[in-house]
Amino acid sequence: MPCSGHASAAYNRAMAKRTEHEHEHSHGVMVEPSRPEIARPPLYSVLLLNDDYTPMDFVVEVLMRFFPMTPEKATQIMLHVHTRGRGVCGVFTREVAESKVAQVNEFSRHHQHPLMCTMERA
Ligand code: TYC
Repeated sequence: MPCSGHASAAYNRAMAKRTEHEHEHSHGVMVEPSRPEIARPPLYSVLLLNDDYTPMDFVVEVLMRFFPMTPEKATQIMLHVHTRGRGVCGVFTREVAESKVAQVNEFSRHHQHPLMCTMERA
């Protein structure tokens, strides 16, 4: 109720007409509840680059391990990279894309393969 402390009949009628999403902040002033826009985060494509040395089987294994997909899909992407030079493994937020790139490159170096994974704005 307004600051005076007791409710008039008129005030009570006005209160009864309020809709659920109208709120009051201590002085009888009506405000709409804020509904902040949540911006969609920028997305990044994670890419594999072709090279002449990494075995095809290893590339397929990498795709299945780090970008969960069927052997058929992994083979399709590997062949795309092999013939076109580069290809998209997936699209992620920046932090997830950075993590995928780091894990793939670490895994490839660990196995002494020159396979390169990188990212770019989608
Ligand atoms: N070009 C490689 C070969 O002939 C295969 C390959 C495919 C390598 C995709 C990297 O991202 C790659 N063995």
